[in-house]
Amino acid sequence: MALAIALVLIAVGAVVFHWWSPWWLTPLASNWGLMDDTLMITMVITGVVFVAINLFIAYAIWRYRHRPGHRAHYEPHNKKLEWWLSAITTGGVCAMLAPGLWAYADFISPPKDAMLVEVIGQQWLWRFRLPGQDGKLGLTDVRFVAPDNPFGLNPNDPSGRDDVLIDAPELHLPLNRPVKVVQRSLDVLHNFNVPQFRVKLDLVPGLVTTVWFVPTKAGRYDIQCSQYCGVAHYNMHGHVVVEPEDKFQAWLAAQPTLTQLAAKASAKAAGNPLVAQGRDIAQSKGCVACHSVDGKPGVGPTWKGLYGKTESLVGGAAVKADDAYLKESILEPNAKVVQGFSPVMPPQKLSDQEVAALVAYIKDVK
Ligand SMILES: [Cu+2]
Repeated sequence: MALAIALVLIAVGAVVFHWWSPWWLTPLASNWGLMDDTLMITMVITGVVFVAINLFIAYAIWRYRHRPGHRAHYEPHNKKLEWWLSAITTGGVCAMLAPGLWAYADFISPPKDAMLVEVIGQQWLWRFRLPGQDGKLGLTDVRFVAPDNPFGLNPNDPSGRDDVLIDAPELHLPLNRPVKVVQRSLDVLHNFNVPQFRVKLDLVPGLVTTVWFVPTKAGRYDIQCSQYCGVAHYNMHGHVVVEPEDKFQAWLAAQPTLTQLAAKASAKAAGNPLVAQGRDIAQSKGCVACHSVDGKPGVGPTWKGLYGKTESLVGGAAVKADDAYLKESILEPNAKVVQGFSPVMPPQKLSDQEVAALVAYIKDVK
């Protein structure tokens, strides 16, 4: 009998908790109310079944409890009951899955007039690309990915020259305009997820995945990677800023195109080519995802003011951060681990010249 009471309490408690729980969906900021509807259908069906089964078991425990003089009778099959249960289960499963098929078909079929944005994922940062005047994105290929070409743009494709390249994890979008997002990954699986938009789709290496939405509320929203993609996965953040059309156009006009970036890079290289190369490597290899250059804490020690500093190591020893130590820490990261950090950095395959460039850049971060 205690078991029957416990089951009733669990069923009632689950319903009460559902209504009083503080954990609800974030307020919707896109056109995808359909996602909330499909979620609610699943919630209601599984909720009703959960409560019904628990109450039925509680009833059966009480109704068929042991009583002197009563004997159970043997009934191995009940065709009619089995048909009913099969039919109800099939109906319930179809009602949960079918709406998702329609929602997904719509979710990956952008309208013709949608503006185009490319999202690029890499361990552990986000980049974005928007088409320039010609409305087209230039061709890309992983073959072209290099420290000075982190987007992998095809240098022979003229339609890429006016592409707007955003080498930072913040994307701006205009309010109430449909956006078609095409997604690429440079290494492993990632997932572009903005909870307020109800948008969540994998970036698959070797594929371009497509998703669309209309931002309907101005604001600044978190982008999170929702596919476990390595040790600094939790740190793979970005932002989407949704703003009125005029503000968006002003932001867009201030972003560099490929041609402008190339001119800037050659000017920088003329100053100190080794430091410029090191900065490119730090960006393209994703070093900056874990090592900040402004003193902020990260997965690894910050590079700001690192050169020449004495670091305390795990195990009690100390080491001066000179050229030899930096070189060793790049090639064999876990040989000397700094106190307060975990030995999680993968060894880097870089040539002697590239290591020298990276060390020159680290020295330059003051
Ligand atoms: Cu990721």
